[in-house]
Amino acid sequence: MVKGAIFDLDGVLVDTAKYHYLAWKELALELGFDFTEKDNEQLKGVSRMRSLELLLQIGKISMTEAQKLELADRKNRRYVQMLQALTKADLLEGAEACILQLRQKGVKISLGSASKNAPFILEKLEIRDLFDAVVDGNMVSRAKPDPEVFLTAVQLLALKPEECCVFEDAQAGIDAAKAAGCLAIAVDKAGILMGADMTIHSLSQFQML
Ligand code: B16
Ligand code: MG
Repeated sequence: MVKGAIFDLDGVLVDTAKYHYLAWKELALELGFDFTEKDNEQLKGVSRMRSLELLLQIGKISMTEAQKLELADRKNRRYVQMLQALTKADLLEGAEACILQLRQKGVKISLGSASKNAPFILEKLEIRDLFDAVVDGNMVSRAKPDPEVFLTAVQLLALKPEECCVFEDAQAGIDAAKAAGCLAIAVDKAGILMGADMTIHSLSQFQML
């Protein structure tokens, strides 16, 4: 019996990936190369600095750490500007109902996101109150596929990893969930994720076992 549910944010509760993509693409164009939606797949679920490293690899550009920090900051300012328009209507299909159903059955809820903007996004979506714990990119030092983000969530919920399920849309997140010892549920419309214990197309398809 599952006692805790940990939700990834981008791609599971809300589609912020499209804004990440637009902001990275703007940066790539400023640097003189194109960045496609296919390239963007590699960035899903990974941290901001790792995303920048991958972007620079695609553009075959090298630079100093200070320059990288400046670029990551510039991309984030643009991304946060785009997030201002976010509202509750941007919640993905079935997201709120799924959390409410789990809560009703006494399951504890945590966020487990790589995003440093997660607290702001939860406020915009008006769902912060549904979470017993929130773990985001500000609280962990090792990015997914490292299990740190999910192990921290498990600890904050005062549960064991095997008592928790993780909803994830990225391969790095599925790998992190398995490494943590949790049940990994892939939210995967395209059917491309590997190694999950269960796959659903969207949260509206999830039924408590
Ligand atoms: P930020 P998740 C991840 O969110 C995104 O999928 C990934 O594309 C992004 O680079 C990462 O957050 C960091 O986001 O720049 O806002 O700190 O899927 O783990 O909820
Ligand atoms: Mg995600």
